[in-house]
Amino acid sequence: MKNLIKSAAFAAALGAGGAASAQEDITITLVPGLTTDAFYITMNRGAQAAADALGINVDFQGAEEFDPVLQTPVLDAVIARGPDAILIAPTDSTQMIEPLRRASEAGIPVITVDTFIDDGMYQDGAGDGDFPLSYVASDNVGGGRMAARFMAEEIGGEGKVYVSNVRPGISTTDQREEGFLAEMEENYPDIEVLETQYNENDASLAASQFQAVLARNPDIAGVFGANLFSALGAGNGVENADMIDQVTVIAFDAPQSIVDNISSGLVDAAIAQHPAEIGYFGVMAAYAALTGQSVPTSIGTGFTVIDADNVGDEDIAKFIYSE
Ligand code: T6T
Repeated sequence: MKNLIKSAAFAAALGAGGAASAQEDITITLVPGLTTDAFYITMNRGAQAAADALGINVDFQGAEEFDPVLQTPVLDAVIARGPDAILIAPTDSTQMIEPLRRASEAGIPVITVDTFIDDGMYQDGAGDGDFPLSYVASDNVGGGRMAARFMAEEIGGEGKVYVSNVRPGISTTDQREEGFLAEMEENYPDIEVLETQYNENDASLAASQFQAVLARNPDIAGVFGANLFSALGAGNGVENADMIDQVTVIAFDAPQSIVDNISSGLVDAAIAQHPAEIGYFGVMAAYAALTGQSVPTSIGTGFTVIDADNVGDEDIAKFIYSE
């Protein structure tokens, strides 16, 4: 209901004061998974670029850790301020459904970016978390499959590997693991995938978990770090164990630290998401909804693979995340 009222107010403002003044009144809040992660900082850069292009406001409000218990009060405070729309990376696909329903019930359109709630298929009449208008993100199953193919190639199609992951319940990292395991199972019978190690988004824990896996499996051949902190930590673990030449590291995400690890030979390949693109198209989708346009229920964004062959190329620099 509030959507309609807001749209009506928007139309009235357009009639009265012209497009610019009405647009300046639009505020969209972007709630990241956590504020200090280069991935979400880069997403905000893209969101601000779209806001500048449209002459609207986007603010960035989040918690300091990737945790639904911390994200929920931030979201409640955002809802209380009543932005015109919310773009959010929900930190748990189940636990964030009810908090987000409060936004929707307050009449604030919700679009999820990066991660999804429920099954990620919105506006199809099925599931508890069907109300967001759109999901703007990388193809995370496909990205996990890509990681498996790069891993398989690097280790010559055989050996033991494992996934360093955050925690179950996060749509993105769950799907990356799912894609990685499916690709290995379907196409690489001589690769043994060991039990996933969950690190709670803590790179130090991911590094010590590598040491523990190595102690049990001295012939470990590779590790897939399913997000920035997992990949950074796994790489540090490999470096601390002095196993750079023996162990392949495939990273998801591309902050400068991981790119430096590619240059030094510690990380073999990074699958860079395009977070600025997610932010840009997230804002565009919200603006479309607020101005009466229909919006695709899902918008897919791209990847760029960075490895030793292209890490120094000029046109790769724009895919390195901002810090
Ligand atoms: O990999 C990204 C994001 O896609 C994921 O949902 C959570 O972790 C990151 O933010 C990287 O730290």
